[in-house]
Amino acid sequence: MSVVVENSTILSALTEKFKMVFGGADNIEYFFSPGRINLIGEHTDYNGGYVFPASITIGTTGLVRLRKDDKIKLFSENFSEAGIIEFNLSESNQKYDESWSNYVKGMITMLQEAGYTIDKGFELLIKGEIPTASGLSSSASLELLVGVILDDLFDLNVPRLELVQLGQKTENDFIGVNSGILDQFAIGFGEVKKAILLDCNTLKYEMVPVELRDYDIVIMNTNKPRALTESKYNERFAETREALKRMQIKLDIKALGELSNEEFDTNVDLIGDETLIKRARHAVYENNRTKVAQKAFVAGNLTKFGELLNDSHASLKNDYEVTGLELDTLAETAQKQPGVLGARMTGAGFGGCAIALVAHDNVSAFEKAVGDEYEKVVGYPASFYVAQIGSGTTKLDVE
Ligand code: GAF
Repeated sequence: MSVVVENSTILSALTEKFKMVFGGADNIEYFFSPGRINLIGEHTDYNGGYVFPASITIGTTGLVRLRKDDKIKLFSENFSEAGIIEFNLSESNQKYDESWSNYVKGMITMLQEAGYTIDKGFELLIKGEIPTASGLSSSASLELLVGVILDDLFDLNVPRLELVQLGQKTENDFIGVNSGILDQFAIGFGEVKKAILLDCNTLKYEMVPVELRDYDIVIMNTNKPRALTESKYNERFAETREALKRMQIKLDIKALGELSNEEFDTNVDLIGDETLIKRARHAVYENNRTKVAQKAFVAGNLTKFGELLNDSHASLKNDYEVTGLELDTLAETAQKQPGVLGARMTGAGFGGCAIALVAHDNVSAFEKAVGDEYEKVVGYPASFYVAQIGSGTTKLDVE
């Protein structure tokens, strides 16, 4: 799969940079990997439930050239102060502090462990437009970017689903976050103007046209400096696993995502701990809410869809406790604005972004009102972007 693009100003500037950093402009290949929003279905993926994400046109661009030796040289426009990061192919399994190069090393290692042959080095320059810690999945964007690049450079022919799974494995086994498959799947399988309804239990999925009529999806970034997202995320993972284990004493289920709300309520006493009950209730209710929301979306009932977005946020706030002042201020202020059908946090939470479904004509006033209130309450500004649903990770055919 490749997308034909004009050699835009951005790509020309990146080509110049590549020449400066690595020398020469021959044999450069171009790739793009998006970020994602999740419309609804939060913290359901690792609980065997449904998610409903879409890839966005904001993402990570990569320029790459194969080398004849086994040196890997990396440069990020976003961390240019780090200069060129250089290592030998054989050192790819060694993690280095918090460096972004770990995502590259992780993908190389996971592909090699899966039996694919990567036997030469390369030069890679990347530029990410996804704000870091924004919850729009800059890390999965990079994982899939590297996966698709390696697939192309070394003619690996890795099935897309396997690349997605190796991206998740990089996150789980190399980086150390127990994340589910939502982000990598949305980014690997995204299509222009389509959302994906994915059953994380079976990996069956359906592409759903995004037809918002007079509405826009506005992304609202808290700009909260990096919170302890990874450790809190792993804590929620452990809590829902424990709740599941307790329910399995009586129920024959493999995941919380198999339960209806009624089945959960009837058997809730099996869990026997108030915090664990809240966590599991979110996972179960959010999963069932996602199925209803997708049906409303397909039926064009955006009003109902919006109400479910609001319910989702409330559950993430009260039961899953992953929102906090910044996300609550954005989502709850957004919900009260004229022309808004619904709003909720998106992604892991604790900071990052929220989304709102806003009537096109109200977007400017909306951004002003929510932005002012946010700054008053939180003390620094939020940022706003209107989401465009774009393609999944792809090679660019630059003309
Ligand atoms: C993060 C994770 F990476 C996803 O797998 C998902 O669990 C999400 O948080 C919450 O829905 O983005």
